[in-house]
Amino acid sequence: MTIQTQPIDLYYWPTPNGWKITVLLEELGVPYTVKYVNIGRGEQFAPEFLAISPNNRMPAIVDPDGPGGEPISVFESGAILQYLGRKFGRFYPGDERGRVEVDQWLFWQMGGLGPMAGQAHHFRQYAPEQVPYAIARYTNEVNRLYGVMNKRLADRDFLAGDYSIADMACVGWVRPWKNQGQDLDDFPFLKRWFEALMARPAVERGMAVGQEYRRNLADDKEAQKVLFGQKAR
Ligand SMILES: N[C@@H](CCC(=O)N[C@@H](CS)C(=O)NCC(=O)O)C(=O)O
Repeated sequence: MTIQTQPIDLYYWPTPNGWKITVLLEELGVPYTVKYVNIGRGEQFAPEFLAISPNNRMPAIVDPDGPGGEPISVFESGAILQYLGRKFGRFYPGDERGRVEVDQWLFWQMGGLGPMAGQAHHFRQYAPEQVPYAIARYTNEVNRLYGVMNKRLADRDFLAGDYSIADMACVGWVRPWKNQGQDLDDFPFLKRWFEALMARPAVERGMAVGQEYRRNLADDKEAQKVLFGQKAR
């Protein structure tokens, strides 16, 4: 069993991508220090942060006790989940078959559910103009993805084997289902899974981290200016 003596630094803001990591760290019971990156105020562009996360996105971590006892930084939430899952040997199977199963659902979230739900949030709530085509396109796509999860969960409790980093990656993106124009009652197996996960104390603790900073982006013009319309610098 790996013992973490020094806390892991977590660069974080309370959003579905950030929650993935607080939830996993809470499930692992590993010590961590939250370094808030106020993405609505442009803190993701600080040179010290970009040195760790060149894509100006949180979450990112610095583990002072990385491979070989040297510090390591990791950006991209999926890569962080895999790193921590491997390091602590939990929520990410050690056998190839089990790991591939988790990887499929993790990448499905990273390439599908997260980006599509993010665009649904954008066009349904934040875009300065109503673009019916974009609203329909992303609302329908999230609906399709919810259908895929619902079918998958019809005969199992978790997306890939036992409770894993794949479930942790998805749950925070299902939490704002209303803002994505969905109705969980249309997806009974997904709803059962969602409620079971949300009832886990570690999920509750993970999603509570920094909740005092959560604001509705729709009412925060300054944050919209920082976050929308970014170009290469
Ligand atoms: N693929 C990235 C996406 C992370 C991401 O989009 N983070 C957003 C908040 S949820 C962010 O940091 N945005 C800052 C910005 O857009 O400048 C991951 O999963 O880590």
